[in-house]
Amino acid sequence: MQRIVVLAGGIGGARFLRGLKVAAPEAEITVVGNTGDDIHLFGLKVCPDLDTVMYTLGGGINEEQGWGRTGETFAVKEELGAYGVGPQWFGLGDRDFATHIVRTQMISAGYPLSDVTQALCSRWEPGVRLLPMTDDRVETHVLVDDPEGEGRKAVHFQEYWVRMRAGADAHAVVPVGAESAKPAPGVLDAVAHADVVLFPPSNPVVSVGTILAVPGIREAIAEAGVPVVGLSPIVGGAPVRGMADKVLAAVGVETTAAAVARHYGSGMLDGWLVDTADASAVDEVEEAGIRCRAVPLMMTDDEATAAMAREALALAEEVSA
Ligand code: FO1
Repeated sequence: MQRIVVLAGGIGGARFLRGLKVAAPEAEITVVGNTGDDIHLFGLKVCPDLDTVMYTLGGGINEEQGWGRTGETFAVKEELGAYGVGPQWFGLGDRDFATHIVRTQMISAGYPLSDVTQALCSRWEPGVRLLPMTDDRVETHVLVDDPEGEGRKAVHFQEYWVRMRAGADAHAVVPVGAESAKPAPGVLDAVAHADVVLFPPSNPVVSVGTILAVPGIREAIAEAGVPVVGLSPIVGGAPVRGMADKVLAAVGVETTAAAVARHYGSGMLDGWLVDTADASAVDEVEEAGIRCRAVPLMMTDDEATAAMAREALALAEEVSA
């Protein structure tokens, strides 16, 4: 049985995984999920990327938004607002609240996030093994100009992404706590026993980059000696979704499919898929020592996404031949 490890962020990672399950129905898929986007609100621990993967694969996602629950209502948020309790800029729905209550309750009882995630997944049955990158607290912060002062200030990633809509230049992206975090149980073992490692079209800085910032994960992938293939989240010089250009600029990377491949580097990536719109970037990526193919990379539906996953697995086979 083929063992596939995927390093996933939120919406892009989750949708890719849905296609991968169609493309490789027999495979054992382990997802290492980004937890740098996690935020504590109203005394609750919210894990947006883990939840997005869990709801998307488990059939509970709001399809239009790509995050949060289907059939959602916002009575609790409105009631909190009536008490003047915020933040109101983060849309936590009533159904979603239940997930965060269960998670926080279990964590307070002493369970690590990896066990809690497994417990939540026993309801959603996502059909993959979903592991947080770490059980330790890591929070991505973004350094921006302080609009009220001369200097700069760090804001939580969700505040930058959701409240500020990435409207200010990001001077730096810091995964606070990552340097002393340990990979969650099962992560290094899954990588060591993988047949292939995939980087879905997730944000290379705040999603895949944060996972790789947990000491041991990058090294385990490099040492596993298995093909590592990524799919570009940048098509035609712009992010397919989200505001990845803002955080790419913070790490000095151009918003092009080739620049993102070079950012990961040939020490990490063996293969890279770019969209057909970026076919002219193939030579540049190959010159950087990374095998590259141009194929359609728009996740318009499950079949188009499954075709992308098949191309990624075919490229993995090719580089390992
Ligand atoms: N994204 C938004 O643009 N606005 C929101 O109010 C919002 C709330 C939210 C609540 C729970 C959750 O799991 C995700 C949520 N997201 C929201 C998505 C999230 O901010 C980001 O897209 C990811 O963290 C980036 O991967």
